[in-house]
Amino acid sequence: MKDKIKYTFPDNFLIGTSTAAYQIEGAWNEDGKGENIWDKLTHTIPKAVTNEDNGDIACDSYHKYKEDVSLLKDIGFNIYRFSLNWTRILPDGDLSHINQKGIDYYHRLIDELLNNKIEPMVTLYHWDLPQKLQEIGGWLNPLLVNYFEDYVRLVFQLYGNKVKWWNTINEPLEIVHGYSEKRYAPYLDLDAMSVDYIAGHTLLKAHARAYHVYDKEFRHIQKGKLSLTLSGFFYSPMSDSQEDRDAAERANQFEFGWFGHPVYSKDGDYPPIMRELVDKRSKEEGRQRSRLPVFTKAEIEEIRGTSDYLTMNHYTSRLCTSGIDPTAKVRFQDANFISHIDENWPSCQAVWLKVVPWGFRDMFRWLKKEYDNQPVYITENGYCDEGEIIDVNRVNYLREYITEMLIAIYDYGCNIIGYNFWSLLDNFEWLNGYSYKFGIVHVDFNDPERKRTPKFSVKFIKNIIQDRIIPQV
Ligand code: GBH
Repeated sequence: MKDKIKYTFPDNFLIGTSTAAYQIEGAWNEDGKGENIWDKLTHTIPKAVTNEDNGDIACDSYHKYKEDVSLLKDIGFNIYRFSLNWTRILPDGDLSHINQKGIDYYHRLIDELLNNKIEPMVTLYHWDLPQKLQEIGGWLNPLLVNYFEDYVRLVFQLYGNKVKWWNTINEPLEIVHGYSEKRYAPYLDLDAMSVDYIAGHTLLKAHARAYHVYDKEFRHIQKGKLSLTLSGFFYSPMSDSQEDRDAAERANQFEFGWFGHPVYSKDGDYPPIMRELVDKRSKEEGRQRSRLPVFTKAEIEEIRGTSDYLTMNHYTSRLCTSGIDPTAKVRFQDANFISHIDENWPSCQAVWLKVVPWGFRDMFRWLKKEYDNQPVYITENGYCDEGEIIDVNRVNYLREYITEMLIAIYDYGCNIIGYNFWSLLDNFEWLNGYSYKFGIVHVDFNDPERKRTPKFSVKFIKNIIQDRIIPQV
């Protein structure tokens, strides 16, 4: 062993795995569940998804949750992150109709976890908006903040005495692309005034509202922790030049800072460079108002500091130079950077996912500096292949990424408290359907029983959990 301490997990470090409701549950119309935007999209525009796949049955975890929990138990995970399907609990999105059978399902799942000594970590919103709320504009409508408030209050009342780890919203940075780029449901490509920024504005307020509901009404009894789940590529300068370094810093501020700065920084509000650049470009375009909406002072204060820990999903990195690519997203143009891929980086089934382990380390260092080294929990990290059971490439990816994370802890003093693999199961990978496989457990989607088979990576992960050390074969 080269440097044993470097490959050893700190005491109390949590190791888990993550899933999301629409990606695994199935049972799309059972027991009174309402329709959400993914049901709607996959049923009305099936061609939007590779092979016209949908999540009607998915991994059938709605029925097979006990088997899933026994897999978690067998692997040895400390914690399991899953999301609640809003329309199972509130079929119409609001409190007009409360669905007891949906509520019972999550009680059964949570109880099964606790009985097996696995901590539940619950995401309140992982992309499956009630269709009724989409019909009033979805996240472009600021009223969504109120509907989110009603939903989360009910959830805290129902499950808050059992759940201590909460994520409010998963990856606002991605959600907005459902409005501008047809990348997710609701599958819109509106191009008026940067709808991304408008949807993002509502998402930030919704997160903060959820935090305050918890803080005022539940925290003193339930004593849990809340976070907003960020995501992003880490941008590194293409060369040592000041120009490239400035470009990478701008890119990271528009990537992590957009949703990170308002919540996690000392000052709150959007990153100053984002404010400055979008305002400037909006003016040049002859607009009287900036495309980036403005928070009032009261709103800045309401959003600032609304977290107990920082959750982050991370998969890959990019290189960066300065400049405007007219074919890139408006956000990239506003930030004045161009993104590059190093040809030598290994690829995988997901074209966007290049294997860049050192980017993981550098991301932790950036977060430490930006957000005062508050505790970071990696809620997703993983590798995509074609579904092979002997998933050697996944094991290599995981070994290298986790090693970089431990180096960030020991050599750079980054405050990292937990790590979850994405994902427990091969599952419905949004518009890529079942063609992308991120699971450490194989699922046979041709089998009505959805047979689960642990892959080679499960052996590797079991060793990690038992020995608290990374095997360096
Ligand atoms: C996570 O999103 C999700 O939380 C999870 O549900 C999902 O299954 C998992 O990752 C795996 O994808 O370079 O322009 O082509 C991560 C979403 C998807 C973000 C791909 C970056 C590439 C954009 N990532 N996307 S591009």
